[in-house]
Amino acid sequence: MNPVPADRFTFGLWTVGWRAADPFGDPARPAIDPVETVHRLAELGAYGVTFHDDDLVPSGAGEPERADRIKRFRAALDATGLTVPMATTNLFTHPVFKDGAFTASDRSVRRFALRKVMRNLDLAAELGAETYVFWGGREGSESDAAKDVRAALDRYREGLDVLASYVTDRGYRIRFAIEPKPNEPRGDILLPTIGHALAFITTLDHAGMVGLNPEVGHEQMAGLNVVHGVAQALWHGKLFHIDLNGQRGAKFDQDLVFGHGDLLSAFFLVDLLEHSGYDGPRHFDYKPARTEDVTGVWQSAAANMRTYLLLKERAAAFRADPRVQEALDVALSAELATPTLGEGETYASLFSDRSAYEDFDPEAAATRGCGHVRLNQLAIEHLMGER
Ligand SMILES: [Mn+2]
Repeated sequence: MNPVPADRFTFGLWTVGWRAADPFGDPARPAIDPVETVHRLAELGAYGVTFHDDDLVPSGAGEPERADRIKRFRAALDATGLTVPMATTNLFTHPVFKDGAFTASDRSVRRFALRKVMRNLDLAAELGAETYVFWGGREGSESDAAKDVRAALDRYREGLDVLASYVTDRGYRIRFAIEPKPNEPRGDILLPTIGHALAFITTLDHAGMVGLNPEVGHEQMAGLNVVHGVAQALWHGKLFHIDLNGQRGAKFDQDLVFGHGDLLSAFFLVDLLEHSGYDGPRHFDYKPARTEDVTGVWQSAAANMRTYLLLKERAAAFRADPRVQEALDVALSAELATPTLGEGETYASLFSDRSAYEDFDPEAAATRGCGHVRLNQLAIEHLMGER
């Protein structure tokens, strides 16, 4: 059960590198050099590493320092074979972004934000990233009087249109992935859920190159079923990337290890990813708990991958179990794939089909049990290693 690069596990520099400062407490751990992170992740069997521009080069660093840091990072990648499948921009830490980046009311902040993204897009392309994530943590408000949401969405769209043109004109092989989140750090964030983002994408000039990077905990913070959300993103052909982690209910963003929140949901999410043909990275966007020392940081990184692999093994066993197949038959699982109208049938022929209505017995049909609880119990038993 040791992870290998073919499993496509990736981690953000900011995850293991989190110094465990929270709104109430100072940093509890030393900074980790990105070069060390690359080596440690490679040793643990990861496939890649991802970064915000400021994770790699502190904001405000001069050009020589920037060049040196990138050079050292590249050397570590070359030495270990670790890839950089995704990159993103920090548009939230510096107070200049306190009222947003692409949707800041101050136009000069919006122009600065676009330039900051363009600069890191060049580096992302250079490092071979295929996905560029947009998490608009500061795009929102605390007061409904503060911002005309329709104007803010106009500016959000404008920003992504400009950046998509930039990528296209430069010939970069990069797709954009929007990461929804309902709140935190803003009181309310724009594009709060997978569904909001999917609708927004349809309005973009380059809609085909923009998809989603859903995060497990973000959907769960909104009280939503992340498995359903990810399935809908897949259905739209928009699951470009995914952030795996753990969350226990609608509260602050916990960023727990994958599976350390809602384990049954994690089981069904792995089952979905493994059976859907999704071939992108399995990216862990979590934070090692503040209680952990440096040893605990790397143990928690390994725990994400181990949990995924265990769930993958158990999901396969679940699917292969004849009792599960029988329960799926009882649940008429396959019948859902059959269109409601027959081949060439129209509403007119449905209207003239007496068996569909006049002779149909809803009382009898209503007595039929679905067996969903038994199916769920089989999943739980597989998850617990009972079968
Ligand atoms: Mn994330």
